[in-house]
Amino acid sequence: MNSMNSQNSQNSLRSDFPILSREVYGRPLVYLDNAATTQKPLCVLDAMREEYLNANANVHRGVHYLSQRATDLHEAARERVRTFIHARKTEEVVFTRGTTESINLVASSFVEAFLQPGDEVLVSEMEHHSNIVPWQLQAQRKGIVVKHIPITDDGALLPLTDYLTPHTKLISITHVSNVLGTVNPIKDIIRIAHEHDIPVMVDGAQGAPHIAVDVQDLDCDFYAFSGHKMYGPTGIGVLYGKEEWLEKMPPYQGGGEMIDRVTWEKTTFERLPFKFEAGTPDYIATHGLATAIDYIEKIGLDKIAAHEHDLTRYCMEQMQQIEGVKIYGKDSRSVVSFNVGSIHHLDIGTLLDRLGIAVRTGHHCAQPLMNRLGVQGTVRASFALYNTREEVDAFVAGLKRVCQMF
Ligand code: C6P
Repeated sequence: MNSMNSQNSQNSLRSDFPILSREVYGRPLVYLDNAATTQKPLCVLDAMREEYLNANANVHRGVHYLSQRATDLHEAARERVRTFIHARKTEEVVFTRGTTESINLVASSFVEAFLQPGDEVLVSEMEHHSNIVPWQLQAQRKGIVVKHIPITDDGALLPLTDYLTPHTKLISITHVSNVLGTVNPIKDIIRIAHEHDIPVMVDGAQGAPHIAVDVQDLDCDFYAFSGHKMYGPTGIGVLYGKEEWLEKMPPYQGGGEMIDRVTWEKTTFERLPFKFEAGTPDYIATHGLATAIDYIEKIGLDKIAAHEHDLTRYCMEQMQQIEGVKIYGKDSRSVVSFNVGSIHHLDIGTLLDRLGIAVRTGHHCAQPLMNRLGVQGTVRASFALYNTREEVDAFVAGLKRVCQMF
């Protein structure tokens, strides 16, 4: 039993998140939609408010005190992200709006720099739309081909080597499935891919909040994640990229911040990472993200992951009492996706909501995966550091009640 399970430490953690003590429809909120977005601790909200109150000015522009202060906080946040993911250099940490923008950046710039019509990008059947559609857009624009690695009925990837061809030029794969909870063996995938000289991009939207990431140890070429899924603010995300790739890739967007010199004849670009950060960055959010990382590391990502895994297992066990329940995915550590008999997932989600229980329903932005599973959608409960076994009990009791209505 890890220390997060003790009643006192759990209560004190929960008090960091005031929203958790609110009621909805006159019932205590049970928030189990953390894979969509997590709640924010007071320290993150306070840090952002404090910056707006006392240090707000545009970054990298002014010679004045406030601009310097905001710039220092913003660049300190980049350094904080660097140490969090163990990148070699801050130049390799690009701030974006989120995982989606990070993947679009690579899809646009990497394809432009390195791929030819007919070259293949390999994704998997369990991808979120964010790691499918950007590549499809490039397929339409540049004539590349998007292929996918199928999955087993249990939600595991089939062997990568069966799907590599002489035309595979990039693999882009999720670290953790947002539906099945599958943790993909990305280190092995990267090793095998590199043996074939193929670079690998990792969609870490559901990885970074739950698994300690060391981009140098993984040896990934790109790693993308979102702040809002790890107790940070919305609107901020990260693209890690190896310097040697980023150096050779063209800018993604043009504007202020990313230029070195502009004339009517020719524009030259800023050094990394600024070349990829056109326009005023969300410097308040980067400070919020750095504060969220401090918060996570103070508790310990390993402890958080063990706690979420415990809740996931407990939840799956308790759900076995419910007739007709079908859980998708075998080795999940933080999400439980399911259906019950022929009850529509939306009905389950809507009725649970009336009991104060927040879950996600639908296709979870993974329609090809839904097709593979042979369903229109699922109900998904997903856990974070502040959830408790009592909340799992409330969820299972609520689910039983809902099922009795049908
Ligand atoms: N998944 C979910 O409820 P953004 O929206 O850019 O922060 O993250 C996109 C994204 C990319 N990859 C994976 C694996 C994801 O899970 C997500 C976001 C949320 O599952 C919202 S659809």
